[in-house]
Amino acid sequence: MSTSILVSVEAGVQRITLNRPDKLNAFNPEMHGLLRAALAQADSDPAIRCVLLTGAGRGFCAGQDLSEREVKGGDAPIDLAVTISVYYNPLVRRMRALPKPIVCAVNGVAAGAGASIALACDLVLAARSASFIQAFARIGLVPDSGGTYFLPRLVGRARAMGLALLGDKLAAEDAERWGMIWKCVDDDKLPEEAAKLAQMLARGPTRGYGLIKRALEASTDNTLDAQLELERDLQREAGFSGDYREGVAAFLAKRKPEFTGR
Ligand code: LHQ
Repeated sequence: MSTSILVSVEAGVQRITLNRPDKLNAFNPEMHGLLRAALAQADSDPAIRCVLLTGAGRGFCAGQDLSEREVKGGDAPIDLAVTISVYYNPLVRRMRALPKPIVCAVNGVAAGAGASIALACDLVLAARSASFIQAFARIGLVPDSGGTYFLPRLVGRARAMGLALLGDKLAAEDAERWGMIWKCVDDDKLPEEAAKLAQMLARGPTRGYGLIKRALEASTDNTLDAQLELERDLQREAGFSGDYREGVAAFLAKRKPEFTGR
């Protein structure tokens, strides 16, 4: 039976593959439901210590499926806010609040909400032939799924505005150069590099990683004072973890740490 999301777990890594290649993995309600379930599993299952998100076929994700009845419109105007409230906003919130790292392997074009969702991930690798398109303005819409939040913070207002207004294709190499993503790699190396990175993170101090995510998330809007207080609180929590004890013990014994994620 075909399914719009493929999920597997191996060596602490949950691999999620968006799987509607004929539509460049554009989102429909089934895909949203399955992705939401996969992320809930990633959150609750201690055996999962890193998520790896990618796409099947030649695209990563073309955003919302524009042929869906609920968004296509017709004679009567459609309230797109419903789609956003029910599907996209909860997805982005879930990704950013997940206390485990999410690696994104952008294997091809990431357009519209597909680009925003890639940027919502924690470490974004992209194939050299991949690209990012703020496709929204091309159809009269506004970047959503966090696009207007992530873009200016990653690349600055001038570039964010250019991308959002013009809807031009940004090549993966330029996205790396602009600091929008972590790294651009040769197409044939992407699966291997992304898997290596995810496996490494899955062997890391998972609780500490979750706290790092929280700290960086809060830093965007915090004053220095508030951030210093938050760092203190998060460090307290990290300092009570088994992985901190292991990290220090391994350092002093001049051996590699064996983190358990606790
Ligand atoms: C698609 C799609 C697609 C359906 C390619 N839908 N079929 C939130 C809430 C509510 C409403 C609206 O939106 C949102 C958020 C959003 O995401 S808005 C932005 C939606 N996305 C777009 O506007 C991107 C539309 N796609 C494209 O512009 C192109 O497909 C790109 C530039 C991504 C890739 O171009 P090509 O490489 O030339 O591929 P293609 O256009 O030939 O697409 C391949 C197939 O995929 C094709 O089907 P076909 O049967 O002709 O082979 C497309 O119709 C289908 N497809 N995107 N979003």
